[in-house]
Amino acid sequence: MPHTPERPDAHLLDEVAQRVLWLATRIVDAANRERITGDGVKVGGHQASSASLVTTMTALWFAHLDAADRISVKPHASPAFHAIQYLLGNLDRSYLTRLRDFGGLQSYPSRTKDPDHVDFSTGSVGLGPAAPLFAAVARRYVDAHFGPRPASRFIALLGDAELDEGNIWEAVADPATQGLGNVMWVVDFNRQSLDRVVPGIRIQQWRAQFAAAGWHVVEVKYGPRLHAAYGRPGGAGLEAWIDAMTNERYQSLFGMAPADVRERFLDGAPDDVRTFCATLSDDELASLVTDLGGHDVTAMLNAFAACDAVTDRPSVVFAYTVKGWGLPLAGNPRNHSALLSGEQIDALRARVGLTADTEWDRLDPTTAAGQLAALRAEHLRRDPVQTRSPLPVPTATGLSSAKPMSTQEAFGRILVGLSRIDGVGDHLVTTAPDVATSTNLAGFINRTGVFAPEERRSWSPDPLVKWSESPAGQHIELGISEMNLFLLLGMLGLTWDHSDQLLLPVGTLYDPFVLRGLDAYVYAAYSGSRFVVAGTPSGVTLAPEGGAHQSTITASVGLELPNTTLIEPAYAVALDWLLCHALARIADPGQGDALGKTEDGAYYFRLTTRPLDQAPFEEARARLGDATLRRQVLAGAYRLRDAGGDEGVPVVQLAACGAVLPETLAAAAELAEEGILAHVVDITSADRLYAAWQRTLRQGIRTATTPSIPGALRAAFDMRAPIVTVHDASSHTLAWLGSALGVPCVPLGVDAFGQSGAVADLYAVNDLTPGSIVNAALAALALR
Ligand SMILES: Cc1ncc(C[n+]2csc(CCOP(=O)(O)OP(=O)(O)O)c2C)c(N)n1
Ligand SMILES: [Mg+2]
Repeated sequence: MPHTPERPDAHLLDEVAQRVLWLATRIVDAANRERITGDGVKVGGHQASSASLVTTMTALWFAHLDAADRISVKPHASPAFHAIQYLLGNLDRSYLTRLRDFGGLQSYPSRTKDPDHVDFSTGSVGLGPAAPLFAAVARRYVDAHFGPRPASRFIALLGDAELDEGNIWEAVADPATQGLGNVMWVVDFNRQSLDRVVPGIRIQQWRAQFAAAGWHVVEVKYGPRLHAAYGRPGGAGLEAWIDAMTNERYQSLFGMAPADVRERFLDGAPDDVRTFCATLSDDELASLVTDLGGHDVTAMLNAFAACDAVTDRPSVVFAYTVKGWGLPLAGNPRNHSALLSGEQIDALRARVGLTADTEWDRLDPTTAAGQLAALRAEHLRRDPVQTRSPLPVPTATGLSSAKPMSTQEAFGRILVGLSRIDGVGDHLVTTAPDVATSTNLAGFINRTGVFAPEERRSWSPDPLVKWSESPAGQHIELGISEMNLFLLLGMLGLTWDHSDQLLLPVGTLYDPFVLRGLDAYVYAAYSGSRFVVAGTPSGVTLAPEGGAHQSTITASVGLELPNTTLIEPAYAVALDWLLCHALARIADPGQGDALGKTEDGAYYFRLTTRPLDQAPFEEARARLGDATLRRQVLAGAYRLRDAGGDEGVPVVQLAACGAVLPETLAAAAELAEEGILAHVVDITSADRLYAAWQRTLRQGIRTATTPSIPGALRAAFDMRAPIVTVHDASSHTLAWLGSALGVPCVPLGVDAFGQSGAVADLYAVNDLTPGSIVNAALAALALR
């Protein structure tokens, strides 16, 4: 399929653009003026932001895009996006009056909730534009490993104020995003943000920043009339005068009466500009000086073609536009959330030649515009995403260790084990923001190599890590940007949609820095992406490293974040089962769930470098058997130490997660000496337990019945006895267990910033020592 189909006539595209402008405006209007919600909360929507991109979007969908292209649309242009989908026949008419309605069109494009196909969710500004850049990184990887897909262009339409977000520049600067000639960003350069006209003139800075990062920069600044004026005698002075004008002053011309425009425009102007403008009427002058290129379809299509011609680096187009183009609120500094009045809507409807009866119609199929829509709909039609057979991910790699082992070490070994398995190893792709070796990916990298679009010579061979870079490598190394890590993981986890290829993505980073990339993590989860991320090492157990590297609230984040499952095992074999299970879920999203619940999304493993004696796990294994133990480990908890049960002896349940199991076991032994039975439960996934509890609670609430205690909890805590929870994370992550089981609960954890020291020091200061756990158990018993 050719990249540039025969270009439709500009007048025809202008006609279509008017209809897009009308529908986008009216979609927001109907939501606000016609919907009765009765809740007093304004519905909202963005007519001006949509109008600003109407020309660009019409040019793209009606004259430029191919079916294989993938595009991210600025959040506030969602009405224009849905208007276009409707005109192309991809959206039912009933949705046009359902913007921001429950089950209707989402306020901002959503992959998972919109009724028409959205390639990239947007909403949190800055992330939407970065997504297709990283999707192109993922495509480059897929093409190199699984053969070239039909060529796609990865496009982002972004607001100019989105360039204020730091993640934009982290994405642009990362070595992993260099050289992607199939990427084009179109900046809707309307010089307005939400609150104001952006002060000064920022274009030189933006241009230089993109160019310095190796991007191809295109400006579509002036419309055809201004271009013609610049070519006339005296026109050069006019161009210099407009170029030097600040945004605030230029923007102020839009809302003015033509006579006032002359006065404002010429205030302080040199003589040649005055002379030039003297030949124009007030109306001509006002319309001339606000004639911008971003509303010239021909100029925009030429810019897209110029970007296609540059194939060795990403392109950015600065399209100079008018926020509110073609609407009475054009250029008004306060127009971001402004809505047209009923009279203004009536006037617009009449201007585009529609009536109350025809206002929601599609383009008349008997007209040239209607025929263009039909042709483009056919041209853009995509095959549905294929369902494919699951990858043969095993239930375990068979890892075992007689020696003490940390979960971080086990993680590295399991990945090496998986890399050896046919049909699995080749689908694994790892990524890290400059911490691959310190998070134990070295073994995997030694087997698979590092990905680079071209073979790179290694200048300093390392005996420990074989850092050979080539298109065959399966590790994508990033600069130190946790935002980029989660953006890339998010896109690697969506290659089944964007690039017709399922991958098994695994990312690693130091656990505290999950928070540094959290916005992109939330974005990935919101977008429905599936991947594994290991936060390692975590907690104050990273003792000598000190407070800046010790994570405390990440476990809560993992538990609370939707579409993400927090997993924090203590023992190597448990991790083996859990990691294989997670990858199997990613490899077969449709698979029936052994746990009886649907749990799609990311798997967040919170790991540690503390070597733990594996013997207690082997004892539990001998007691429970592999099948039962594995089922309970996957479900979130199992009884690690069974204290037996003597009638009349006080019983306490010590529920611990991760690195603190040795202290918990020691506390149980001390309690036994004091005549108290202490069972020890290893919480492998607080998240799965919590989710199971919530499900039974909600079931009870919705059916007005007494909620039961979920099976996963009952299996691990088979009695009503007080609980102490122990976690190298904030104490509240597990504190809910008391409520869930209806027993007193004393939660121990880390509720202050850490500091340097030995593990024993840090555990002492945070009450995670055996002595503290014993005292907490006594307190829990006293609270009965
Ligand atoms: C991360 C984030 N911060 C703040 C907002 C609120 N917000 C929405 S739009 C906007 C201004 C956007 O300006 P620009 O990108 O220039 O878009 P346009 O002018 O085209 O509306 C802001 C601050 C947001 N959506 N996301
Ligand atoms: Mg703007």
